[in-house]
Amino acid sequence: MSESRKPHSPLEQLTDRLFATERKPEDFRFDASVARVFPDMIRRSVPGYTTVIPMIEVITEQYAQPGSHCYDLGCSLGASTLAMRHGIRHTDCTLVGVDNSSAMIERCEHYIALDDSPLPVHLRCEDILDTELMDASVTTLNFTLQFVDPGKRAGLLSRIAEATRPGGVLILSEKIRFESDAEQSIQTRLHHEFKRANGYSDLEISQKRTAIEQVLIPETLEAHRSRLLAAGFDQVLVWYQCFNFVSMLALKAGPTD
Ligand code: GEK
Repeated sequence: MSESRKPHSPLEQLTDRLFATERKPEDFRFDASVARVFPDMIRRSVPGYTTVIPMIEVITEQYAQPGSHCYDLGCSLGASTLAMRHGIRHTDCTLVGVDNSSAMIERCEHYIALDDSPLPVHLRCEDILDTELMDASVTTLNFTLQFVDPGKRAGLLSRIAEATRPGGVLILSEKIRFESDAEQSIQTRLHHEFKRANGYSDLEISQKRTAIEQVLIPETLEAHRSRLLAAGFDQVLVWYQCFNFVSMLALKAGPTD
């Protein structure tokens, strides 16, 4: 594909070679060079990503309520936003996508415009810690909370729980770490094997690991579960796991529960 042409779908691929040659260590940022190759990067780096995205559509279809707000927090190029858009069956829902990377939001606008669903998408380039949340039925944090300052995660989750209607949900996908060192080492090795199987070299894997170490802070499943309950959700379940990547559903009890 010519570099000057923008791809027509978030699933269309420009190959990620960002860490293929030796580079000076610096923290990973969601800048223009990352946004350009992002669909390829996330598909080849996050085990289960290509399963989680279509399931967000299925979950959204089950839980989106008429007249409510649906939020995709950390929407990147809009893969999860588009899944939500296609899952929402109510024309009076308000769908909001938020990301603080202008490079991501600019490309996301392009993909939303190419998509054929008539439901409007309101894109905001801002920090999700500042996003006003109200009257929500489905909120998605698809591999985003892991990038938020750990000290600010509880406050954000409490605001989401407070804004969520009875019967509404939060879809929370995260890279996790394990209590047991033995399990941590097995799951990490399997994740790296997944990346190798997807064509990443040892140099790419180790340079990316160094770049992301201070930026992506994983927590244990138990830490997520207890914080979601403390935030005001009534039930937390894991609906997907592949190695050290999980997706949870945090539910607010409905009027008949
Ligand atoms: C997908 N959900 O394709 N405020 C706003 N955006 C943020 C913040 C913040 N504080 N921190 C990080 N981001 C997407 C994938 S990627 C996951 C999400 C990954 C944004 C950041 O700019 C990036 O676009 C996104 O969260 C995380 O389903 O790269 O592993």
